[in-house]
Amino acid sequence: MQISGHEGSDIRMVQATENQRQTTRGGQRIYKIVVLGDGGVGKSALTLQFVTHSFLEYHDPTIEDAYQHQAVIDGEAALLDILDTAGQMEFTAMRDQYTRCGEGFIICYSITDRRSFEEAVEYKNQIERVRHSENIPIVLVGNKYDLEHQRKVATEEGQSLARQLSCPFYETSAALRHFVDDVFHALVREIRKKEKERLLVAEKVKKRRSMWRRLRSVLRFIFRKRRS
Ligand SMILES: Nc1nc2c(ncn2[C@@H]2O[C@H](COP(=O)(O)OP(=O)(O)O)[C@@H](O)[C@H]2O)c(=O)[nH]1
Ligand SMILES: [Mg+2]
Repeated sequence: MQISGHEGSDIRMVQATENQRQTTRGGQRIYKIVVLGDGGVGKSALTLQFVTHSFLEYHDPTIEDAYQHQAVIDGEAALLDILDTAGQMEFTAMRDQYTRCGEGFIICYSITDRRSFEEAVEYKNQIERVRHSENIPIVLVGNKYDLEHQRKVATEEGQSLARQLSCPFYETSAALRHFVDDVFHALVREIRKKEKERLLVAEKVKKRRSMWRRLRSVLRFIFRKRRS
C-alpha cells in the first residue's frame, strides 16, 4: 500500500509542521502523535507497520515523515497524525516546534541497545522542558523483542522506567507486528484520559467560580438592604 500522495486514500503523507494546531478535520478528532527515540531503534519500522501493515528491512534514517491513519479505538473513530522523527536529539527549532504541538509521544528504545534505553528518559525530559508539564501522554516502547538473543535491556528495567514516567509500557516487534497496534491505541487512550481529567478540573473551577459569584451577589444584596 502506498503511503503518500494519493487523494481519496485514507493514508496520506501530510506536512509535518502544518496544521499542528488543528484538532479536528471533517468533524473528526485528530490525535497528533510524535514518535521519538534514538536512531536505529525502529521508529520508522513501528510507524510503517502500524500504517501499512508491512515491514521494511531498510528505511532511510534521515527521513522525517508524517502519516495520517484512521482507526477505531474503543468504538470511537480517531484520525492519527503520526510524525516519525529522525536525526539526533539536538535541540533544533523544528524539534521544539513538534514537541510543543504533539499531543502524545511514543518514546522508543531497542531492547538490543542499552544506550537507546538510557536516552529514553532524556526524551521525556525534553518534552517536560518544552511543555512545562509532567502530565503529557506518553507510551514507552522497547522494540525488537524478537531479537531475544541480543537483548541488553531486561523487561523489568523497561517496566520500572515506565513506572517512573507514569506511562504504559510495551515490548514490541515491528518485524513480527507484535503489540504494534497496542502501542498506538494505548497512546490515544492516554490522550483521551488526560483530556477528560483536564475537562473535569476545568468544570470544577467553573462551578467554584459561579458559586463564589452567587455568594458575592447575595452578600451585596444583604448589605444594601441593611444600609437602606
Ligand atoms: N529484528 C528486528 N529488526 C527491526 C525491528 N524494528 C526495526 N528493525 C530494523 O532496525 C533497523 C532500524 O529501523 P528503523 O525503523 O529504520 O529505525 P529508526 O531509525 O528508529 O527509524 C532496520 O534495519 C529495521 O529493519 C524489529 O522489531 N525487529
Ligand atoms: Mg526512521
